[in-house]
Amino acid sequence: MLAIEGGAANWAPERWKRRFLETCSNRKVALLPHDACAPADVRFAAVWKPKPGVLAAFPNLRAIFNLGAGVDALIADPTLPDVPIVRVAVGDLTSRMTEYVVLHVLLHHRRLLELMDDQRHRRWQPKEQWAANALTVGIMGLGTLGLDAAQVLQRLGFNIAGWSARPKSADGIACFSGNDGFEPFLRRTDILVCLLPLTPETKHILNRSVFERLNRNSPLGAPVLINAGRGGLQVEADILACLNDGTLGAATCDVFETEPLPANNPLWPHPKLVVTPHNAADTDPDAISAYVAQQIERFEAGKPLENVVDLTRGY
Ligand code: NDP
Ligand code: OXD
Repeated sequence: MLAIEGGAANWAPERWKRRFLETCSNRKVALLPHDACAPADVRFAAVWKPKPGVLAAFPNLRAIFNLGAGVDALIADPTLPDVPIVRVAVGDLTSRMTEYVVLHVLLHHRRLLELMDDQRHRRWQPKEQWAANALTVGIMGLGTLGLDAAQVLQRLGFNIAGWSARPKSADGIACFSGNDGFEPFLRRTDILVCLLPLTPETKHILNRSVFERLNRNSPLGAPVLINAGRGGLQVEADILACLNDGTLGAATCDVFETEPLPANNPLWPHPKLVVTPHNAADTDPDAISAYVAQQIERFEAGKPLENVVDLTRGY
């Protein structure tokens, strides 16, 4: 049996159940907490931010499928059973994130915030525009999502730098890694895109000291931040202060320390900040249920599961 459970704001339980019934047609599917299910029958669980303790109730669980790329919420459950955890790494989610990153890089590069303000005030004021190759986009996290966004931005003409935990190489991308690579990576970056997972090492990594080390000698005038990783990666008070004092020229945030972002949070109305409600890259039930079904088939055929989370690294 496959048990499914989710708790996120835009979780559409019935749609997920319908899709899992289609893709895992030879298997019973139970949508928790509504459907009756004998805990001992559950071999697989597909979950998104499940309630802590829920998975510990299944004594015969063989694998957990996290219905998203980020596993920080899931692995924070101290009662999690000791079985492999598979995260999402599929083209559908990757393309959605790449669209988001490209959209916001271009928005800042083409000065859309200023142009929209001009439109609101009926001002016809052409802005100086520069070529994409006048800017370096620095991507923190050169994994499944970061690498794809990097390659598409590269095709648009931007210079690309990437930063990862372990050394990497990718055609035409200046790759940096670890603590030693962080400084040279920041120094050359004009638009900082964060696609890191949230782990003890990366918590609050987006802070004033990092923003101050970004390049200030580009046509943008001041560096730009785009964070679509997790809210816990950023220090929001620093983002606000740095936008106000010009350390950052502008920013886009899809994720926040508290979600939903409280109505009285001063980030909401900030004219230099684009706020989106953690939906840079939604997980699509059609694409993801097919991926989970394929992984279960691999497992049942004795093949290794793919994209298994390394719990020592936390992603
Ligand atoms: P991956 O695991 O494929 O990539 C993570 C990357 O981060 C890797 O390159 C890894 O380095 C790097 N990294 C991790 N820790 C460190 C560190 N301490 N220092 C430097 N680099 C580090 O993840 P994905 O690309 O699939 O997803 C990234 C994140 O995006 C998710 O964890 C999630 O939080 C977020 N996300 C947000 C969504 C949204 O809608 N806003 C949607 C989907 C995901 P290395 O390659 O060396 O291991
Ligand atoms: C994810 C997310 O990790 O939606 O997939 O944030």
